[in-house]
Amino acid sequence: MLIGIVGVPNSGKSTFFKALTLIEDVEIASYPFTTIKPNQGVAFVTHPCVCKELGVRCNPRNSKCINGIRFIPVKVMDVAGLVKGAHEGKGLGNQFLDDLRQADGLVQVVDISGHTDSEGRQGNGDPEEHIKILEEEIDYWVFGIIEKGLKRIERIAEAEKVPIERLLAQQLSGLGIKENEIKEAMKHADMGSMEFVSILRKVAKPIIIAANKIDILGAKDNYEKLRNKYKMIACSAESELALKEAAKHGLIEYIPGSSDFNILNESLLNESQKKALRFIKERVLKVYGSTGVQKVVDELVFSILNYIVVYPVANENKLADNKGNVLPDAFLVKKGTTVKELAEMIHSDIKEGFVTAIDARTKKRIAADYELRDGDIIRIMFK
Ligand SMILES: Nc1nc2c(ncn2[C@@H]2O[C@H](COP(=O)(O)OP(=O)(O)O)[C@@H](O)[C@H]2O)c(=O)[nH]1
Ligand SMILES: [Mg+2]
Repeated sequence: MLIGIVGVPNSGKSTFFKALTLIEDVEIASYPFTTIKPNQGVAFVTHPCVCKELGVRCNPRNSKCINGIRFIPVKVMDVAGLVKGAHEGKGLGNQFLDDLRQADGLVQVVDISGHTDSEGRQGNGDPEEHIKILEEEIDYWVFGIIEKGLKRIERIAEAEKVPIERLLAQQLSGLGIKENEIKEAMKHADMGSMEFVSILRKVAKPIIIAANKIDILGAKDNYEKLRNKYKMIACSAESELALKEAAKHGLIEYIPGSSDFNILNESLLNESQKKALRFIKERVLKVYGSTGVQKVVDELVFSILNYIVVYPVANENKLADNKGNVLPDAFLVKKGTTVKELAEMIHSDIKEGFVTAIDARTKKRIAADYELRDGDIIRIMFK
């Protein structure tokens, strides 16, 4: 899974990215990923761990657990180059589109205080305009891809009697758009129209808006105006970064995503640090319940991209791996993933050897085509 962080210059993308990827457990963070590009990093999504519900103590390997919350690593990418006309190659156009292509979902960081214009200059900005710019850039890009092949596709569909949505799905396979999604879009709009493209864009590149700089005076009004129109979460990337850095230096205890922090040693803080922490507590945490940064990625992954968390184990009685680690791995899989598909993800090399699986809660065998549910603990048996 790769999450792209996009936004016009100075919206706070890099701050958001840095806050998300400031992780102390570097080993856990690098464990599942072999290739990390320069503008990429590892962040965590959080989800209730099943250890709490089952009253067991877990020993996570691919993730970590703090107070019954699983922190599961995902890749994020700081995508530079959102400007009007990016699809025509403006600014960092091609790099921008190439980054977008790889992303499963996008966080658009918007300066909701309205002090950043669409080119990143400080002054008067319209946050909604920035949201539309991203939508339009993606639309024009997808439109371009469809337009390029449409004539040929229509010809082949006609001559070979192949459903046109199948051919278009092949054309758009790089965007992860499926045949049935194209068919659905065709019910609502003409193939190749901008409306058709917009429908597909929502499927291919779901966007959540991080209404950033919510700590600035006046930001709340803009947020209230737009919050019901877009999938949007109030956030302060700068506050999250400050809290994580203070925690890293042992000044405070802070769990990302939480509504408060504890000062560990008052005497270690200077006046400006105390003031900054008070500001964050009063103006951000108490008003919005958190800095919003963690909530943005959690919401994107679980509510918008529809991922669930499952726990593969080797021993269904001990809920452990072969070395006795309890609930060692938390896997992010898309809703609808079957046991067989999970088996293939875990052991791509021996997928032929899949035999059966056991639900560790009920100790019953489950079929290969069983659709996994959130929180499932599964023992997969291979030949
Ligand atoms: N007040 C406030 N300022 C922020 C916040 N996030 C970022 N900034 C500031 O906005 C400016 C631009 O941030 P940056 O992350 O470099 O933006 P980018 O160009 O989109 O990568 C910097 O001065 C940041 O300190 C925030 O949540 N609140
Ligand atoms: Mg930047």
